[in-house]
Amino acid sequence: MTQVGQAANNVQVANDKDNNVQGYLMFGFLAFIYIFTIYGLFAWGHLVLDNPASEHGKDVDRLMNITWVLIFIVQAITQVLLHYFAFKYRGNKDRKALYFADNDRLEFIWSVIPAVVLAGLILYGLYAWTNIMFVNEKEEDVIVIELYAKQFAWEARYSGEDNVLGKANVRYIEGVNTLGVDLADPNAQDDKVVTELHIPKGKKVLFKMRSQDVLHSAYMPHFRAQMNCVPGMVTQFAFTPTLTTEEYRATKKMSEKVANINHERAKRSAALIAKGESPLDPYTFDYLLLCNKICGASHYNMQMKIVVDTPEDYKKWLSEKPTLVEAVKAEKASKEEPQGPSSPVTKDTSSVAVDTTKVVAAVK
Ligand SMILES: [Cu+2]
Repeated sequence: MTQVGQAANNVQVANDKDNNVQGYLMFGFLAFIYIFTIYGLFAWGHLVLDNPASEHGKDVDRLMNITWVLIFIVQAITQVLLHYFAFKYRGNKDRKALYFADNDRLEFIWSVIPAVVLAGLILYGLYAWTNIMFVNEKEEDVIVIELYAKQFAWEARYSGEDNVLGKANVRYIEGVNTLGVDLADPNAQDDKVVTELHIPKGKKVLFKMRSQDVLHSAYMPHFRAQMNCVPGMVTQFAFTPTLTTEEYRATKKMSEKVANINHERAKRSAALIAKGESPLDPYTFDYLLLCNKICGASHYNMQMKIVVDTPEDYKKWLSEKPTLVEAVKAEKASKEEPQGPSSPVTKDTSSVAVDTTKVVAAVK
């Protein structure tokens, strides 16, 4: 394709002109990656999720930032060297390549430095991970909540007064018992199932995750929490929320972000109204539990709202929710009740039908 419209040049050996072009292109590419990086930092840097809403969140952010800074320094040095030398030693007919077997000192340096830096980073990461993941369920004061994943929705189960989740199995799934809770288990008697997650500020919450069908991943980005939900096993993650939904909405960064989103929405709404369509709703911030494992066609929309309440509001909210046992009883009761206002009409039709047969019989 490069030779279309030109005099055919099928020589396989690069000439000086080719070598110069390639050498300067190397410099051009170096300039491109740096300009794009710097542009990206200024143009999109403010979109990064900051201000973690959980106690361990700042440890995750620190680890992430250290990693970024290291990558940035190493990449800045190595890319400059790589592209500069590719340019400096570009092909030249008069220059002969020097044969160079090895250099122990050089190899030692470029092996030891990355090994030490990486070992430090990994050890620090392991230390942070162990700190975050270690929960002493028996001794620590934690609230146990189950997160149940299925294509394509989340449900949550509160363990109730005893703080122990009742046993569950897919075989028990029936009607409102969508989580398959074993209702005969004493621990299940006070369990409550909800589709909106409320958690109290300042209390450690231990999430136990299950999946009904395929791999899902419970992702709570504002709390810097993520854990896979695996069919056939229970995984867990614990964190302590530090800001209520109201407090997080009021942070400077979030109120700016929301104002910006609503500014964009208003512009789009104006265009929609001009076309005779209904405008967009204004956006309000809410914490979200998202699925972070591509689990099927509606994966993108698999989410549940999380509300961080003050401990008092949380208690009040939870006390108003019925237990699963109550919900199942209510469902049974509604099924056993005689049919509603439609039943007399049905009776009338049948009596008309009976009458017709009588008429037919009389004719015969
Ligand atoms: Cu999913």
